[in-house]
Amino acid sequence: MSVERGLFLTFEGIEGAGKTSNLQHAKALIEASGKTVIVSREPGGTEVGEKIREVLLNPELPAMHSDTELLLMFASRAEHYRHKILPALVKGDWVLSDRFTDASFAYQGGGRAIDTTRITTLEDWVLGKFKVDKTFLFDLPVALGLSRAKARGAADRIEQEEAAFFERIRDCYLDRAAHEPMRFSVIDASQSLDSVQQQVEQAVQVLVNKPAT
Ligand code: Z5A
Repeated sequence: MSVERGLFLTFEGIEGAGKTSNLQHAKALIEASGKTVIVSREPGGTEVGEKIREVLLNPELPAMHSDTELLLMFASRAEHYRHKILPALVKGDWVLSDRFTDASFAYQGGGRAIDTTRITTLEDWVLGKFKVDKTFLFDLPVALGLSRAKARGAADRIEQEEAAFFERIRDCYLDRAAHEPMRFSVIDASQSLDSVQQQVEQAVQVLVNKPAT
């Protein structure tokens, strides 16, 4: 008997948008429906990927060239995809990732102004025809996101960028969501946590109740 492939869901947004809090909420809802859920993150998610993450986010290292930053994101992603995401999906598990390729388009494309065609080339190389099943985009004004992130603790290397950098990232995410409305669920993350969780619940219920294709 063949096993039904699991779904791959990603959680995206600017800093302080509430991805991490809501990913845990989605996990509990999906598990309650009887699925096995693997939670992961990018950069990171594997032993090698977590080492790459340490380099990427270390505020004590000298400034990194934007190409280096992009290539390290995809190096981490290659490990993540081959060694964690794909094997889990094939087993029938669902995988929830705190960030994925949309973050490279938003941060390195929108934020750092790297030509999108270069990012697409890396995406094709590392992921081939693989596609994300559903992306939750937690959208909120940059000032609100940064104030939430600041209240939580010290800024990492990327969080130290100025507000205009995050405005470009937000615009890029919204633009991607507008071009792929079936894949993206845009969540109004400026609301209270309760209200945001309700929006997540509605979108997750649709996925959990969807008949297998
Ligand atoms: N990056 C990249 O540049 N390119 C790539 O390809 C990839 C990543 C994959 C690490 O990401 C960095 O890597 C990130 C992008 C870059 N840039 N930075 N910096 P990360 O996901 O590990 O770290 P993060 O983006 O900084 O996440 P975050 O700041 O932890 O935000 P969050 O996960 O969206 O939020 P949260 O931790 O759930 O919530 C933040 C705080 O707000 C917390 O105290 C919550 O209790 C509070 N919160 C959450 N929701 C609410 C609501 N609704 N009301 C009130 N308070 C709330």
